[in-house]
Amino acid sequence: YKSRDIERRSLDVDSLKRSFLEWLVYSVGKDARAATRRDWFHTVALAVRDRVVDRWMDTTRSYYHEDAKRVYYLSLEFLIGRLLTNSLSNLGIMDECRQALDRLGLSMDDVVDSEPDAALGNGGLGRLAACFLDSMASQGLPGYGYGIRYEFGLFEQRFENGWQVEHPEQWLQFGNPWEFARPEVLYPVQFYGRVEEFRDSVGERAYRWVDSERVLAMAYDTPVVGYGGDTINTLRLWSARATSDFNFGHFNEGAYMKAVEQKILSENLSRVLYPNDATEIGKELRFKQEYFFTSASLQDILRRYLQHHTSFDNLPNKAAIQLNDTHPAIGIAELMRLLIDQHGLRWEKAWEITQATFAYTNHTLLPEALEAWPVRMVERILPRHMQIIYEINAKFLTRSKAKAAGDNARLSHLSLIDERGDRRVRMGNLAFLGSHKVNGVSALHTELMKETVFADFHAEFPDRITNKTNGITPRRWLKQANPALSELISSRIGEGWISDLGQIAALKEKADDVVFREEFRRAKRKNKKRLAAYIARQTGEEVQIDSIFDVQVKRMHEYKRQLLNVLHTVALYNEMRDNPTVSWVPVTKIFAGKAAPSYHMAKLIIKLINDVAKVVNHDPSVHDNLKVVYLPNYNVTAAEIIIPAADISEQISTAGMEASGTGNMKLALNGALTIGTLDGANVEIREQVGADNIFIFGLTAEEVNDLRANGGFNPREVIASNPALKRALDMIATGAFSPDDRNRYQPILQALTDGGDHFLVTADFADYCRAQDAAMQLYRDSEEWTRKAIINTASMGWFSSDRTVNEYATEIWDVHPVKPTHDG
Ligand code: DL6
Repeated sequence: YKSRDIERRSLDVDSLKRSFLEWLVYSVGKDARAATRRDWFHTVALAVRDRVVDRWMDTTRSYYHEDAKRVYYLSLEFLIGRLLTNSLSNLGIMDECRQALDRLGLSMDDVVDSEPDAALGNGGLGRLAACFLDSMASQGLPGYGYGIRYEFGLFEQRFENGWQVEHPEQWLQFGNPWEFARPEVLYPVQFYGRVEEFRDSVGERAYRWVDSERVLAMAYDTPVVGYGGDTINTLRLWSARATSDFNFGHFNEGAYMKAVEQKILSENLSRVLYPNDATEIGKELRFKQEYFFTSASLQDILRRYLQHHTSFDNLPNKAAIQLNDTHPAIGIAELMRLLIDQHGLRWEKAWEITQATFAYTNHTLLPEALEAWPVRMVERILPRHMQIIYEINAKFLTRSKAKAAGDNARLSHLSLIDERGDRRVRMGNLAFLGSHKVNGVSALHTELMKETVFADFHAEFPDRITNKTNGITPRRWLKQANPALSELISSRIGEGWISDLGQIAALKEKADDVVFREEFRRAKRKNKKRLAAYIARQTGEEVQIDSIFDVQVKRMHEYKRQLLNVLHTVALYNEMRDNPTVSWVPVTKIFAGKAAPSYHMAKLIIKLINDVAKVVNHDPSVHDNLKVVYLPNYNVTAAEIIIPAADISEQISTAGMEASGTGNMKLALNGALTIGTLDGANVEIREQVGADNIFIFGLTAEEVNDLRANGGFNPREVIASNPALKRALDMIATGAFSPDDRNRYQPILQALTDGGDHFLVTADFADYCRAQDAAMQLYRDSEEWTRKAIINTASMGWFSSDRTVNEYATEIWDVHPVKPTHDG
């Protein structure tokens, strides 16, 4: 057994190869002749997982022995993508694995491509959580992710006749080799019922929640491999299980079907991820999902804490709980309930502990995404929590400065209950009040939080709001996704940048080195070839490698303004047709991104892009100088192919509306030049790269605000004064791209005209075209372009999620790295 034990940990090519053969036979149950690519993926994943387990246990043990303060990142979404390359790369055995597979006559790419993409999130918020997990583990920080193990991740997007059609995404269909089921880690989560008042042992008024329905939360653990493989943290995802009462309670002839039905209903809690990146207001199942995973996570956190402690006084010194948006904000009432009802603490003590333990990150100012649950629903589903929320509110409002000043308007803004219309619980206010720190995700966003949604809270608690500009992990987004560029970088400045991205600044001086520029271009070209092949496979479209790869990849949303990009595309198409003798720089417009299934306008814009693509791509008069492609099913895996190949990064949201953006950072890190508004983290990207190395256009957040405050503007006038815009809109209106249905795009034209153009597409159009022209002119000078691209890559050090997580660790969580002892 000893030797087998050692073999399982060995990282050399021979041991890997032997492990693969052993796993294939004894765990996957196939022989090499019958094994499919998927079998080989499972085999390799299991063998790699072996190399992780001992270190994982060492890490967990070290945290336990040191009774280290842990940070718990509670997130309804973790957009992790594939894990095989990530694990191999972080363990430093990519080459060894490739060679071992080679000796078995297998291609590493085939094996890697057989892994499903774990899409347990919608977009930026979920991917940020995944980058933070990587950064915490890579820096030895005791960090745990807590979320839901959705059976169905984000839907698969396909196009039928250019329309988005959603299909279920079944990532677990063939099993998940990375996870460990923990059937013994099981917590009851209650719903419904009523609250009973009674007198406790010292005669004080107390409450208990009775007659409730129960669902069990069962843990599945996935190891999170830090860079270098020293620290392996845990992502614990909860799966819903019916209680045995459900299964057997009504076990007689008539009730059998009902019992099974009940089981299915309770297990629906972890069935599917809500496919909207703004909140699903009013959806009862969504609210229950939020409570389900939050309650299970808090019970687990308290259980872990109580292994070392007998009183809760020290909880804030041992646990920091970060709320990723308001989705887990009900946790504030839940911790109060657990401390008071289950552990007998007094209110004031419980509140002090709760506030000191929680911190909250806000990710959006969009009003439709600010969660507010109907009081009647909360009362029905979580009666005890509603009571607690009322009490928190009453105590707070009594003491608030606004009350002292007799300012009723401010008091009503501060209230946890929105009293207008049907009464609602404002989850943002609850999260703010129950946390010691509240952060925004870029400098601009944080300032806007102080001025808008949280202005009144900011006046009450001027020290609570803090900024933590987002970041991205350089391991996945440069080292893994872009081997060509990362090898070039390492060959010049060493490998230090992988764990300390600040070091990449050493590349700045290489921008003036003609040989380096040539090599940088070669790497980009290689990535563009890879993307061109992917585009051909996915869409059947052939694109020119030498064209500008102009990329807009993100969720479909009106505020992100894919519409502005497609209007520019139509204008450019017209210019090319009008001026066939000009030697145009060829452009490939690349779009990708999913729309929420119920977001009709976003789906219509997808259809418009596909319709424009159909016309433009088949028009011989543009001589292939313009191509438009919409890549289906954008996910982390697709992003890893698209982003390294981009020349231009489109970050064109209406200023003031994109909280941060992180795609903007990934693209710039991979040497794309940004065309963007002064929105979200674009502002900080400009500071880092310098105004000469980015194309900024459009209204600022302040100008947008002023414009709207002064009654908006007249889009019809703007359109009338801009012939290119007018022509593009007229073409869309008269069916030039939709001859089968000339009225198809009326809703878009209506929104841009009589609708008042809320997202200021027409207002920013002229300046956007100017920025696009400037970019196209610059691209003609390939040396200058490359110089700026290198400066972009070299200036991204600050956008590492290692920096972001470190700021959280020191300024919010007060957690410190722990070095695991590996004595095996
Ligand atoms: O903070 C991560 C990410 C930001 O980069 C995006 O700008 C922002 O839109 C996104 N927010 C959401 C909103 N979800 N909710 N609630 O996904 O967060």
